[in-house]
Amino acid sequence: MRKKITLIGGGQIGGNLALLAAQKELGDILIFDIPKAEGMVKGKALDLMQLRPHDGFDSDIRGTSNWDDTRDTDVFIITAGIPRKPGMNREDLLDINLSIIKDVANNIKAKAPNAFVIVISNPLDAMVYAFHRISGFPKNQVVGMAGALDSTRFRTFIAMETGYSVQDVTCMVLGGHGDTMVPISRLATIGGVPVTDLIKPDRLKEIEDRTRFAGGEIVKLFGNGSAFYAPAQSAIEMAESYLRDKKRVIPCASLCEGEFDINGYFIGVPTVIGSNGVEKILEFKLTSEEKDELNHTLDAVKKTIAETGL
Ligand code: A3D
Repeated sequence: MRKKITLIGGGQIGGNLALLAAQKELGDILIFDIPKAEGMVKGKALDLMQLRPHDGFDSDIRGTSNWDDTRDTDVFIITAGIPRKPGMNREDLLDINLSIIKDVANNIKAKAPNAFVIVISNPLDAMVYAFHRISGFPKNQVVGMAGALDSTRFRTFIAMETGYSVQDVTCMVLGGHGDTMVPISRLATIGGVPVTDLIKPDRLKEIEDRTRFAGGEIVKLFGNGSAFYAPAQSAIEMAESYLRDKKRVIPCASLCEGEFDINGYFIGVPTVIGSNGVEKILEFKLTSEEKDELNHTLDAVKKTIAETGL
């Protein structure tokens, strides 16, 4: 039997998630949205079904606004909520998106309590925390997508700077999904060669800063809404690692219980994703400067979480 992937929110990211999940044949796909948007998700689903003869994938794709249809879901990817407009921080979305996440968490808990859940809605670290608190799901079943995207943004800018293949650029961004995120330049490599030997320190700092504000750069260009292609692909990599037990190591917002001296918070850390969901957080020794930066980003995450009242 095919796996079932349910996308909660069928907007910009949701539509692209459906396309990518179908093209990879990860399973059958259900796009869920509020009743007002039911026609939109049914239309997207039908459009995608009609793409199947070209690509030759057999995934079944449907749209719905009925929570009963989400029963037996294996993986949920949540984008329900509103995106940023120019001039907004991710934290400005807190009130509206928190009430949406509460509703979504209660419904998922009732309909598919064993599912693996990937949260994308912003402010990410607070939304994944809220989902976990409200659903009561075990920590291995809940994860936030942010570091996967922030790291690919960092990789992209390093590849653009050097002109070398993005495929050979490896790097990670840890911490919260906001302006305080922590790109770990010390461990970035191109084909195994340290990036710190290839790019001058001042220029590398500028690239780190561009990574921190990469989401805002796109929001400003769009004038309305936020990035969706790369966020969708980032979440699909995580879903695929779970569904195919690939045990990929991806920076994700995972619940830390002592790792990196962080306790009780979801924050971006290197995470192994396999058929048991979040299987392990890979700890490594940080420099004192990196530790300070991680504490700084943790403070920002704690502040937003405090505002949820959870
Ligand atoms: P958008 O295109 O507006 O889609 C959101 C969808 O959610 C809409 O179709 C809404 O109708 C739907 N929705 C609203 N309330 C509910 C509900 N209660 N149940 C189900 N669906 C609902 O936004 P988008 O797809 O561009 O972005 C979605 C979210 O992802 C936003 O909060 C963004 O800020 C966030 N985002 C996160 C990242 C990360 O890296 C973490 C990157 C980009 C965007």
